[in-house]
Amino acid sequence: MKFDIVTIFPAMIEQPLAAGILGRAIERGTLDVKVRDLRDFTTDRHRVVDDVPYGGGPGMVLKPEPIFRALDAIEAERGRPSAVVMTSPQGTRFTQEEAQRLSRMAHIVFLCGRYEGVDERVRERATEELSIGDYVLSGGELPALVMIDAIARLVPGVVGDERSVAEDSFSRGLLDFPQYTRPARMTGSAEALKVPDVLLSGNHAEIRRWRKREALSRTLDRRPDLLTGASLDEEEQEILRELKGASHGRD
Ligand code: J9Q
Repeated sequence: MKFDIVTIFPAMIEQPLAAGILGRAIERGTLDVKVRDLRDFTTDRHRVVDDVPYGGGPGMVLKPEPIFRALDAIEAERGRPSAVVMTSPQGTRFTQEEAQRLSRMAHIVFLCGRYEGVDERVRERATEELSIGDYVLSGGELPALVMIDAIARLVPGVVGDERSVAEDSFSRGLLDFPQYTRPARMTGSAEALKVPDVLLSGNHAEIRRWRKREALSRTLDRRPDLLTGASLDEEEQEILRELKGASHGRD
């Protein structure tokens, strides 16, 4: 899968992408990522990418022509992209469902906006405008990285163990169950810090049921909104009824 990212801060994108799972996928060629410095698409001696807003007011606005030239250059070099995503606080919410839809595309261009704004005419070249949530950020670079990480993980071959992708919390619609690793007992610590016995029992049917109960109980407690969209099997529905019964009058 191909990604192009248009930004005035290339280092902000390059360094994080070189690390970890995505870095390895890029080395292997499973992902093909090119970071484009918007200043390379200016034509003036000072490589100016922004200007004052018409009508006055504080802050600077990203000029349209360098962005148009960057998009034209990407298309000339790599072909027409499947999507041009503009990251912006005015966008629709980026969710796991959106990540799944975008992960089936062959080539995505990300336009990283600035906090102060982007010339409105750029929106005509974007096929989608997406936000990662309601907070003030200085620019669209971190949102673009968040989206690329979520999308790329769903591309076959990027994550080594395909099971961890399939069982991922938001793919299943529930929060994760608690995980433990060795040691089973922390030397010198209280009983409360020991690994639940069921996980050491070797009884796989019991372990599966315990994990379902823990995932459901956490979701009910912390993110009940997720339960409306979750597809639960018979056993999970039964556990959830039990949990709801047990919680009556306790909240
Ligand atoms: C470009 N705050 O915020 C949340 N999702 C995207 C953004 C954003 C921002 C400023 C500039 C994107």
